[in-house]
Amino acid sequence: MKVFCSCAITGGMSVPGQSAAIPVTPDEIVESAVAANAAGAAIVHIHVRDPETGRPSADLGLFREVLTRIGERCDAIVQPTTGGGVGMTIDERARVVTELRPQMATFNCGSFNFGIFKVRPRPEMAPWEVEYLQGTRDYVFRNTFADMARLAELFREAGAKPEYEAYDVGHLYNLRHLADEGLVDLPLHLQFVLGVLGANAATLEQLVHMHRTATTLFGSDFTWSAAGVGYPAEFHLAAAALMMGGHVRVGLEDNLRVTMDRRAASNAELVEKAMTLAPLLDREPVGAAQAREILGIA
Ligand code: KMH
Ligand code: ZN
Repeated sequence: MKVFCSCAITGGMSVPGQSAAIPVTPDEIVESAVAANAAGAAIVHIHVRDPETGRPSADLGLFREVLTRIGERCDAIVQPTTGGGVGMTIDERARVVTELRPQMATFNCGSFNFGIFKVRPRPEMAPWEVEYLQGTRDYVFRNTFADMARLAELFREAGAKPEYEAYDVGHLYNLRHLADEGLVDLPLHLQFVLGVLGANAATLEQLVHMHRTATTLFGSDFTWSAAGVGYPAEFHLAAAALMMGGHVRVGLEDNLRVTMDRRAASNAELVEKAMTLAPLLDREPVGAAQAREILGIA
């Protein structure tokens, strides 16, 4: 059975002082995405950062540059986030879809607390980074039903394939509601993102629970992938997804370690480690062309 890997290149919540490996500038993000694709990632999931400070950004010009340059260099499915930035409207967040017209983008399936304040301050961090991390004690990642309905409409108009990010079981019920309202098209592609403080845990039990709930709600009308946040969750969920017939997401957005005592030097290193497991578990790693077929975006 075929399996593809998605790599979340830089993230929209972390700060650059957490690891020197996190790509910041457009050059770094493009190079890291191209290398991740060469290492076996069919999808590269993209956020952008202020090139001067490394602060997460939602600047459309930066997205345009990064998406264009990755597209010129490799055949990866280039999947921008629609997570946006604090205070942006859903139409503003969707501009990466409506104006840049990617084949695929993320679609977040509910509002929840997104706390990264437990990340320990490091000497490498600028004062704003420490403040930013602490600020997430009071941060809600907003994706209301009105937001999701509007976003679904904009995805349809743009002809982009959503990757539905489900961080908790309730998000799957939100999605069932959107499907019942005729706002989303089946089959779905689900990403179970587990391990965010404020949502579900990155345990085998919860991954099985998410998968079982998705099956109850959507039958066999979905493909899915798992993303474990943190170490060793990233690789534990990759192994479990390989065993359960799912696809795999890794990347510096979700995890900064390659082993318990070694920080990852690159996204490519994380992709290589995860996809080394695939043939051992009788899964056949495939690249972007076959991932497009599996996802129906050929
Ligand atoms: N910006 C984060 C709160 C996505 O990429 O679609 C969530 C996020 C999701 O990173
Ligand atoms: Zn993301």
